Amino acid sequence: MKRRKFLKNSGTATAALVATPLLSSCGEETTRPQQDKPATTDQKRPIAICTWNFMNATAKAWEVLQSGGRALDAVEHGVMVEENDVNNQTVGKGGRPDRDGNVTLDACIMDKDGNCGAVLALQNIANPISVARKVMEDTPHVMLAGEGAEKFAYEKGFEKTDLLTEQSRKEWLEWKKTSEYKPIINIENHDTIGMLAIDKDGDIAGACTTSGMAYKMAGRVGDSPIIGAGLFVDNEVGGATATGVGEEVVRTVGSFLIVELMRQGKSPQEACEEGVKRIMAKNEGRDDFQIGFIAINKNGDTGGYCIQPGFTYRTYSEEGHVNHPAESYVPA
Ligand code: SD4
Repeated sequence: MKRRKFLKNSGTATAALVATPLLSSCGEETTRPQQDKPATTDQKRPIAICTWNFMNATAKAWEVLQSGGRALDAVEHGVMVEENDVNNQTVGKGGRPDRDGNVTLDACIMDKDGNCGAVLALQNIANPISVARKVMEDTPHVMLAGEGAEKFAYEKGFEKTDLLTEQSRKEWLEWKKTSEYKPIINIENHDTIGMLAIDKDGDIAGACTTSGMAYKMAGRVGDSPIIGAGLFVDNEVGGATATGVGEEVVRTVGSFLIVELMRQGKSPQEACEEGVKRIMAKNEGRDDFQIGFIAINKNGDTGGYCIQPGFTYRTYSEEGHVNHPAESYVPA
């Protein structure tokens, strides 16, 4: 009964004349001719969705999904693209350091069975999401932090890597001149990748990985590796993930909240909007920070919402490879 109610409320794909962007072989968005699509209640799958306009990450996830791979592999390999991109200064190698000059990484992963793994404040390892997966699969624990996580990574064969690039080091030295901790909305500190996917079997998984807020205090951990806050997946219902000022997401256990709202019948879009509103209710008179949520339900419907204009999210499915500007609490 619950399932029927959920499907009813989740909205169906409507028949529409749409121009749908596609990814060409060279990675550029193209537009396919307009066509009629019949209304359907079928699940949209496979599908991948991620925070921000990380088209190479969704393209990688799609490659895994399209070849029949599992959602869990799709999200792991998808977010690794950003971990490996040194130009993304909020994820993996190239990430901005804490105020002592150390790059410390946070990541978590969750599968269809509610299994999960996370690493917190991990140093010297380029792919924290893969270490998080090993925590999930090869240990009796959910979270490993700091030196313990690093030691575990070496035991599992991960290589020691210097994560601080020259660019991030230069910016940190510049920052030290004033040492002001005031993240610039949408620019500084906001490129964390959270990804959700549904595979051909209809199973959902999620991953989230970040270097956290630039110039954070040593030892600070945000929402991204915290199951329920930065990421949550329930294979019966859907998944959600977050980007932005992690402290605020933790205060409302944002991703868990959004999944529970979808369980109660809200669409992914409505649930993300309510998630942001709960945060704003706890911050009366303040909107000078950014949070972006994305969500997917079991049907493959997606949504996203943020506080400040400027947040976008990407989807990749049979319907195309699309960048969606999210609506915002603060009007554009
Ligand atoms: C954190 N949520 O550590 C992360 C930062 C972030 O895009 O999302 N940046 O709080």
